[in-house]
Amino acid sequence: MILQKLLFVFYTSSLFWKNNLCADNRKFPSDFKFGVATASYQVEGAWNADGKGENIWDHLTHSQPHLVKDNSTGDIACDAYHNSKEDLALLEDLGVDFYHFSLSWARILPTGYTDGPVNEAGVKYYANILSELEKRKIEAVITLFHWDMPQKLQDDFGGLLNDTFIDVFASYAQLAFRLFGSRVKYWITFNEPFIMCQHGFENARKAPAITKAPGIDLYTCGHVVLKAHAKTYRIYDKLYRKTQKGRIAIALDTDWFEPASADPKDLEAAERFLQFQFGWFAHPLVFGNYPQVMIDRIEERSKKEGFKTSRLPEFTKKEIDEIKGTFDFIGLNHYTSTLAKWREDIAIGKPESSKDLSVSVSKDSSWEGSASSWLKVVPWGLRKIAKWIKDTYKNPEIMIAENGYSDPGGILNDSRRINYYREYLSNVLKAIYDDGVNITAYTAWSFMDNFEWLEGYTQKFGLYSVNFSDPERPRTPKSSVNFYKNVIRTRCLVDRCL
Ligand code: PNW
Repeated sequence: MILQKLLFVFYTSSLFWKNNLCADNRKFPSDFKFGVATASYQVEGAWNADGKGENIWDHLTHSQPHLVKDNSTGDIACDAYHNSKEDLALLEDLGVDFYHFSLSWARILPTGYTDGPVNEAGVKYYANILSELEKRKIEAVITLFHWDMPQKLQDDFGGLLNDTFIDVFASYAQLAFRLFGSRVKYWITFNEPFIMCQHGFENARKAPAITKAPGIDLYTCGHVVLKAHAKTYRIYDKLYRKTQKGRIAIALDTDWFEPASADPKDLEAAERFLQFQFGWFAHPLVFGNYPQVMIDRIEERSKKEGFKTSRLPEFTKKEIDEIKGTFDFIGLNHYTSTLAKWREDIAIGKPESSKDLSVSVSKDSSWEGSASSWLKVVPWGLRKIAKWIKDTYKNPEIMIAENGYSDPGGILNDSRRINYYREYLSNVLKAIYDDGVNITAYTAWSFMDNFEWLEGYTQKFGLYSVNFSDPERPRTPKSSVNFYKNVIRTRCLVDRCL
């Protein structure tokens, strides 16, 4: 009897051990893919080499250098433009399944327009990377637009605020499909439209840093992006999918919003933030239109402010049909979580998007920090956001297109970064196996230290460190390279998996 009891206790505790404490010893699915990411302006440098045109980041860092924390620019950055041979060798050594990078639009089309000149040197640069990746059996995940708009498009018609952008972007995308599509299986149209529109047109934290019409321009930007994305998706679908056999999507950024308390009002606040950030773009792609809570709240405030119509533009019936369903998977860029607390509606006054949302946000003081004030280490938030996306958007395939950790640099033994990756990847396993979320790929941001937008070179996300004071820009592996290499090779987070 005693023996039986003991055996039972032993058996149940081993089950507990297996299912909970040791859940990390499960292997990633055999077809799960691992990669690393960069973005053109952040790594390429060679800002005016070989016929490249000026883009809005060249323009911003040159004309308003004080906006960048260390007054730096991406003029040289990691000089990836001149170092592709070495970088390809590093990618091969890492053993990644794919390399996620973006095209510099103005390097291919200096004016931005397809009826302007095509810069052969730029085309050659990317074509070479693609054929070298192919030789090494590394797949390419290409983002068409990671924020570096050709300056001429900004000057000619206001870039993302004008419907003219839609056709101009679609023509550029079509050129990219024609030039590179036979060797690209994953296309991402836009990187993080939420950050791009909010930071570009509401709070001046990204180029073009125009803040003329808060509460208005950011929604126009989002509207234009969604239409340009849909048009591009439809073109790919109709003309290229059959022969090129690739897949196409958009990369959306979001925090997980954790209710600040069990109060139902805080639950509502957290859900509302998710809808205003992720839903702003995901809802139209999956269901055809903006989330109802955005439509209702922005319309109500706009009317009270004296606008005839909502500051959130409306889609026509035709546009809804065109946008709905334009994704083959969802790219998720996720770094951190935020606490959301109910906030009473703010008095009517000047429009502002944060007033439309009206949620108080904060970070839990127990969460470990990083070099970026917004980035706290909250690994379980990734599992929660993945499950929320599954439940809210009909279980789409999810590619984690960016996830990573920043430090101030100069740390080769980057144990905090290793810890971040291990804990976030552990939650990817839980999302896949315990919650049934269809996550098929994971991307570490970033392959190497680079130009972190208005933070300049003060926040480093790289697996490889780059010496920015050496003209050769040598790369040195941090300890996290070894960690990630092992994960990729073994498909496992611990010494041995089941
Ligand atoms: C992403 N936030 O941006 C971008 O895609 C990358 O270019 C960038 O280097 C990386 O994340 C690290 O910042 C974000 O404030 C910028 O929550 C800011 C936030 C999130 C993502």
